[in-house]
Amino acid sequence: MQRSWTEADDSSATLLRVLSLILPTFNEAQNLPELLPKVQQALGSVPYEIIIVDDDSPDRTWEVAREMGKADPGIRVIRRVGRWGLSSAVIEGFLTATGDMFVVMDADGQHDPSIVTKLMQALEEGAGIAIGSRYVEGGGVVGEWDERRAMLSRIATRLAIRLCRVKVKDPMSGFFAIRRDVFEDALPRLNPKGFKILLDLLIHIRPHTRVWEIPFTFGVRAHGESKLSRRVQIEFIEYLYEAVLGRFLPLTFVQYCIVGAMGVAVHLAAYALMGWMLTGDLTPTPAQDSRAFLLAMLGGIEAAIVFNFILNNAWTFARARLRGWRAILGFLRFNAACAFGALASYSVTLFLFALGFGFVSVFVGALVGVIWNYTMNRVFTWRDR
Ligand SMILES: Nc1nc2c(ncn2[C@@H]2O[C@H](COP(=O)(O)OP(=O)(O)OP(=O)(O)O)[C@@H](O)[C@H]2O)c(=O)[nH]1
Ligand SMILES: [Mg+2]
Repeated sequence: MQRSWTEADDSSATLLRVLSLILPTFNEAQNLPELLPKVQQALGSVPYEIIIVDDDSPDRTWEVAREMGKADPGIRVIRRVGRWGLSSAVIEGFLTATGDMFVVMDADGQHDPSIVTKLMQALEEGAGIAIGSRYVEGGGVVGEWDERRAMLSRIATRLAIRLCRVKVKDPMSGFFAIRRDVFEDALPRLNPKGFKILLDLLIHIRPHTRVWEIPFTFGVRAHGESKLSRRVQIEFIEYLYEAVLGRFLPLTFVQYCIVGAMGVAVHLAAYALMGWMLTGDLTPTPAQDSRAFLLAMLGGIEAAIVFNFILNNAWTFARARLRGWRAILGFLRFNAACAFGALASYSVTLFLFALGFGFVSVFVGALVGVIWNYTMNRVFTWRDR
C-alpha cells in the first residue's frame, strides 16, 4: 500500500490522508474488473487500500479480486465463509482497515468513483461522516427503477428518518465516508444485522458529529442481480424494531410470540384432524371418548412443538440456527423446556386459582409459560445470549 507521511512540528510523524475503500461484494465477479480500474484512476495519487469483503460468492468474486490484487498490493480480499450480511461485511472491512478515512461503495457500478475524493474532502474539512446522497439537491437516481422499487425506497427512507430520528435526507445510502475515530467510538453500539450500515452508524454516533451530504446520481447496475430480496426487506423491518423498541422488549421475544400464536392454529388443526381420524368427529371431548381425546390432544401439542421448533430455528434464532445432529439435540431440549414450561404454567394457574383470582389465573399462567419457554429455549436450546 502506498502511504504518505508528514513531519509535524514536534518531529513526530503523522499519517495523512490514507483511504481505506471498502467494497462489499456478493456475486460481483463480472463487475469488479470493470470497476477497479475506474476507482484507481479516480483516486489518482491518493494513498489507498481497497478492501473487498466477499461473502464466499458462488461466482467466485473473491478469486477474481485476489487475481487483481496480484497486480496491485493495495487491494486486499476477505473471503468470509459462514458469515453473511452487508452490514457485518462492512464492519469487518472497517475492522481490518489501516487508513484513517473509510469509504464504503457498492461494487456493481451504481456509485460513481469520482465522488470518493469529494467524500474524503468533506472529512478533511471537518465532517465525521460524508454521505453520497441521492435526495439532496443535485442528486438523483437514473435508470430503470420501476415504480414499486422507487416507492419502496421512499417509504423505507421516510420510516427510517421518522422512527430513528436521523437528520439527513438519505440515511439509506450505501455510499459514504467515515472517519476512523467516529467509527471506533460507535463500534460497541452497532447492530451488525441487516443491510443498512449507514443508518445504524447515524443512530449510534455522538450527537455533535458533523454529517454532510454530497449529491450524487445513483447509476444503473452494470451486471448481475440485485440482492434486495424479500428477506432483506423483512430484515429491515426487524432492524427498525430493534432500533426503536428493542431495548424494551427483545425482538426475538416478539418473534417467539408470533411463532407461538401460529403454533396455536397448528395445535388446533392437528387436534381436529386426529379427532376426525379416531372418532369421525373434529372436536372429540373426554366425555365422548377419553382415549381418543387424549391422543388428539397429545398429537396437537406435539405438532405445535415441531412447528414452533422449525420456525424458531429458521427465523427467531436464525443467528444461532442449529443444523444436523445439533438440530436433533436442540429439538429434544426444546421438548423438555416446553414440558417444564407447561408444568410451570399449570402450577401457577392452580396456585392463583387457590388464592381466588379466578380466570385471571389462566392468563397469568399462560404468560409465565411463554416467558419460561422463551428464556429456557433461548439460553439452553439456541444458546443465544
Ligand atoms: N459481502 C456482502 N456484500 C453484499 C451483500 N449483499 C449485497 N452486497 C453487496 O453490496 C452492494 C450493494 O448491494 P446491491 O444488491 O447492489 O443493493 P442495491 O444497490 O441497494 O440494489 P440494486 O439497485 O438493485 O443494485 C453490492 O456491491 C453487493 O454485491 C452481502 O450479504 N454480503
Ligand atoms: Mg446495487
